[in-house]
Amino acid sequence: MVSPELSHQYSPMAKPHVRNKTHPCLTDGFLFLGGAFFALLIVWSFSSLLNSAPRFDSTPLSEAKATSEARSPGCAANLRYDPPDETFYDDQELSYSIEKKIEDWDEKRKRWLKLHPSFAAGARERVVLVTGSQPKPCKNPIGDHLLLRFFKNKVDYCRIHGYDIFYNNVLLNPKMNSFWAKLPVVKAAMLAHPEAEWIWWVDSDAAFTDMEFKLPLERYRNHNVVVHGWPKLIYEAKSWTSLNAGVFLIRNCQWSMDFMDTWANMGPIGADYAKWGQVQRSTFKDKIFPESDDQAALIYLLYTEKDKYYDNIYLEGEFYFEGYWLEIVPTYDNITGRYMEIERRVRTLRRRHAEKVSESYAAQREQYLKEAGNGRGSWRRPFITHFTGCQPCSGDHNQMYSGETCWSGMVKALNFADNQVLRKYGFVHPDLRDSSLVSPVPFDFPDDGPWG
Ligand SMILES: [Mn+2]
Repeated sequence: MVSPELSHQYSPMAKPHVRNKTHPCLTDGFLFLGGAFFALLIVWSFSSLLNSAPRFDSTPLSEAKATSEARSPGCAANLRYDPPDETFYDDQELSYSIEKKIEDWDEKRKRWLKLHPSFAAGARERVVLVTGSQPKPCKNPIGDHLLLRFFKNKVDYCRIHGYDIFYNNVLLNPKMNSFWAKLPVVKAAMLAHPEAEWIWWVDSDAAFTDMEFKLPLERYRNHNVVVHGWPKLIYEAKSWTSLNAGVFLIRNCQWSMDFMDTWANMGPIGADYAKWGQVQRSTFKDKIFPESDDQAALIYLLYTEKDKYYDNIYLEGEFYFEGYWLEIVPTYDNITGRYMEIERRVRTLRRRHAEKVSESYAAQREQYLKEAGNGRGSWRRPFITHFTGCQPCSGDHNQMYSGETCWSGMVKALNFADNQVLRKYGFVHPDLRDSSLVSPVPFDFPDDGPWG
């Protein structure tokens, strides 16, 4: 399926095994510790000679630090180092606007990274999550509250996994409104974050409902875009819901810049915006509204230019990369029960621990989830629950269901997720429908404990 020529057009940072990721850190760590030990020895012998109280002079350590300005001890990215050398940031012609093209982005990004070596470790896996909502207060009286909770959910997920997050609330291009608003933000985020290999757009109405699950980035190594979707529904059923554009990963590279240019030009900034609406509607018979939209545009590109796009766009259908809330919300109670069963058997999984080491417990849990399956019908926690058709801010919703169903579903999803976070702070929502009620987590929970 993958043509090597096409699929390797992504950023040079993505070259496999350029460097062993952990090795530079370890070396630095040993040098640092070795230096510190040696320094202590000198200080100790010197002070012994003088027969006075030992002085723990830190000068040698500071000198060791100064030997490499760009690296900070402990292998952390150096946030205070930006050399005066020219980069794309010095180019007056370069524009962040979605209406202007970017050229040679791979080279530009590579040069920036070369000048900022402390960002090299982990560069291939670095993800920046981008999300946002409108600039004005919501029409729905509980809209802003719901958006705040959706945002808190994303902040929780990012903190647990060490990802950066950017919440945007302005229209960066006034013409690119509603579902098109994300593209100008994603492009700007690519330029603002040359250190990140991936930009991860997540709609404001989508919530992480498995705080432990991590994106299988290794699986996407030969692709530049990842969306939740199904080839059969694109090429056979020609359906407008054959993929969902509310959550996508896009590699920070020239291919993506060109792709976004083509994609965005099917929207309001393009000369043929009105025509694209008609074309999409005649191609995808289940598309309900007349204007060209980002999702139909993406499906259209995959459908009409399969050779050009299929090998670069990964259609993730194996797990809930995002999932339809109406199908997912009724499963939370059963899932909670199944996870409790595991925790009754496995003390390490139900014990207390620091939030920072959560990923280690997530890895331990995997062996007990082998039978759980994935996606529809599974009892694994759904990764992302997406409230498609419910608009928390405007209050508008698909007439198939009532607004109440939308809002109560959101509360349930957000509390289901919050319970995975709150337990590390010692508390739990005993009832997923009641956001304000919390109980302390028992030290070792009894069979009928308050685990909502
Ligand atoms: Mn959405």
